[in-house]
Amino acid sequence: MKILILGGDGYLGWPTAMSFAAAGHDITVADNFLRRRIMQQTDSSPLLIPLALPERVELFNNLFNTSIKVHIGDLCDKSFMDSIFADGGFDAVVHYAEQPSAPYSMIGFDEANMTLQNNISVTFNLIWAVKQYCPSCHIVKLGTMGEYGTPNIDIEEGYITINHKGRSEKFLYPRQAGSLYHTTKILDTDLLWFYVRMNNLRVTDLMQGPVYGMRTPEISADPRLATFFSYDDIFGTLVNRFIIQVVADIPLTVYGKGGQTRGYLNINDTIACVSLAVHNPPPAGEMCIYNQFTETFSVNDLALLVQQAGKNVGLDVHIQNLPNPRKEKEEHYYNPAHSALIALGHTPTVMTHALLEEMLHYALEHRQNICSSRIAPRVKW
Ligand code: USQ
Repeated sequence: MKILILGGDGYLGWPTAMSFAAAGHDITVADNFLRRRIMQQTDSSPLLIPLALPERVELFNNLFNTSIKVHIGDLCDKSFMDSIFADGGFDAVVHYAEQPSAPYSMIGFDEANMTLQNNISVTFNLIWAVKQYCPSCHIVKLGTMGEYGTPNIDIEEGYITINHKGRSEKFLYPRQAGSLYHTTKILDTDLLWFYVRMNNLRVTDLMQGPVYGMRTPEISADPRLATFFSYDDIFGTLVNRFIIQVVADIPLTVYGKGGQTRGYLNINDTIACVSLAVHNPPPAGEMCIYNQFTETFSVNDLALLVQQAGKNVGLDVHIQNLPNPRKEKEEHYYNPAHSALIALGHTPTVMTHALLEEMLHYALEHRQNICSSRIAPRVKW
């Protein structure tokens, strides 16, 4: 298949691009290095700074005998988006090109405004490019479980049927996010849903939970192909942060009571689910929504799991409850459905002690790069 990956320099975009290319697909990636710029502005360097995208692509193409193509530019600029589509003929486009940090989006007006403008503009320009240049192209959009928030009822996969005064209708499941970043994803969903109805686009919206991990088969083949592994308060997701905290001998940073529950998944499950989505496009005029996570855990559950994994490799791990810098429920009901991707054939990767220990060994190998001052939360809302 001919597949375009927007945000191909990112934590997930780059491993996805490599995986599709290694499987024989014709891959094009686009990026403007927004994440690298924000990391510099906020002193949020990852454990290893990945090679520049053109160098990584050249290295990968040589090692795997592939021909990934690269476009560098700002997808908020419609003429840049159009120039990629003018080459034409994409079967699918995977859209990761967004400012992905909830804390960053809550720093102040400029950061919120940039997140809003960037995320909505890229989605909007993508929709119009598909409409104008290849209306049958399948848009696979990375959404987030955080769009739903933590309601006191079961979370369905995207839609809910409401019976009201004797009549019935199917709607998008209610959304109520906990950060401006997550709210931009709701706006994306609404835009896509509108144009699916008006213009018969075909869209899959993947409602993804927090991702952990840093190794994929291609990265294991050559460490120079590494992706971002962030552990700071802006870009680091919970499990990745905990792993580094163990190695840096910093007590695990549980925010508030630690009952906050989310659906987590391994980086290899992201790639597998995106691949399943790409290979199973909906008919024109339909938007499939899948809840993309493997297991639900509270922050306290994860702290205990990581503590045990630390003990298993001979490290003493302490847990600390910090005042919660976020406005979120710390004890709540959480029961999201997640059967659609399994029904498509997904075999999930479970978070075992062995898997966490492998992550700890990776972090230990690079412990000299850890900067402890990047761990405490700096953004409060
Ligand atoms: N948390 C802690 N301690 C920490 C860091 C986080 O207790 O040191 C808590 C947070 O308060 C939250 C939970 O852990 O309750 C998850 O936080 P996170 O930073 O791992 O995830 P989040 O900010 O929600 O965002 C991440 C990605 C985002 C993606 C989202 C999926 O950065 O791009 O959309 O996970 S989800 O959370 O399901 O919306």
